[in-house]
Amino acid sequence: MKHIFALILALISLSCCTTGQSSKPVASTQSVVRVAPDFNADSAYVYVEKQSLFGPRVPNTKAHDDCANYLSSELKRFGATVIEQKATLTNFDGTKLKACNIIGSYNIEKPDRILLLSHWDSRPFADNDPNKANHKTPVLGVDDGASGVGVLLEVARMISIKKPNIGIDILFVDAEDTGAPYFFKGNQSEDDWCLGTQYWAKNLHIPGYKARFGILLDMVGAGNAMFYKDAVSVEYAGSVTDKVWATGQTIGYGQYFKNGQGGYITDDHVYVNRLANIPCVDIINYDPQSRQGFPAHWHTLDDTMRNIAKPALKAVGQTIAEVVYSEK
Ligand code: AHN
Ligand code: ZN
Repeated sequence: MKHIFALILALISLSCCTTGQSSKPVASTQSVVRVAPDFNADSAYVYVEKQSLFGPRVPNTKAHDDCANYLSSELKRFGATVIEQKATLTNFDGTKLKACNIIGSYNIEKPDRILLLSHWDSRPFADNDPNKANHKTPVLGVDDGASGVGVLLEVARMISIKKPNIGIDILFVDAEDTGAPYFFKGNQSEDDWCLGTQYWAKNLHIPGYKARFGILLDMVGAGNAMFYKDAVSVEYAGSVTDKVWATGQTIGYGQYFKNGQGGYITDDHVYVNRLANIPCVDIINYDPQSRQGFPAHWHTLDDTMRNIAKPALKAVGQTIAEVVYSEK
């Protein structure tokens, strides 16, 4: 049974005539047929805020462990089958990080699945902050971390009310933002980032786990967010990228989902594509035309609730939901 939402946008312009001529109101009507239920951005916003209240979710801290418990219990509250994948990972400087990937699964009997993921940790260094004195202070990671997780928690709540046709796995990966800061004197590597996803891809939570495709959300909460098709998504998951972007544009979010090609972005999707062999796209606020690419609050102490805008959460969440509920 399909739940069809017909959204009628009627723009009626009434002009007041100074010439004394009477003119009829002009109405332009555009209708969009949606398959998914309504994504509630107020609810998603609360999940983002909840995470922010723990403080920086840096591995080996209490805030980090408390937030892991929160995410796990929320997924359970929304009826998911939850696995906590704990691991000790090696950081760029050789120190050990106690990390936890959290997986919430729906329709576990179905072999046809979609993977939705977001990192939930926050960066230990605000190494892009305008004030150099802050470069060793952890970021709150509200856009960079909590925003994607908040959207996916709301998708989980939607699924608890209405099951899609296929299986869904929501994966909250840890230790993404662990890359060496510029002031680290030792060797640096792309593989210093995304430690949680690398571990998951090499130690799948279910042996032989497969999904039709994956969608990664990263920094999706800013009001002026723009999502370009990054080079990794296009290379490994071109048709999925086109499908997600076309869906976003069709349901009215073309202001966020841009057709241009973005840069090559090191992010969790790289390892989902290369190590797990699951085609995976990255929805990330990155503008290849801007000077630094990432938004101004990226890896600064300004990555707080003040940048989070409900319309952006709505655009991403409704698009993901539409993709999920459209899948046969
Ligand atoms: C780098 O910063 C190298 N890549 C982007 C991955 C990232 C960091 N996403 C959020 N924070
Ligand atoms: Zn980051």
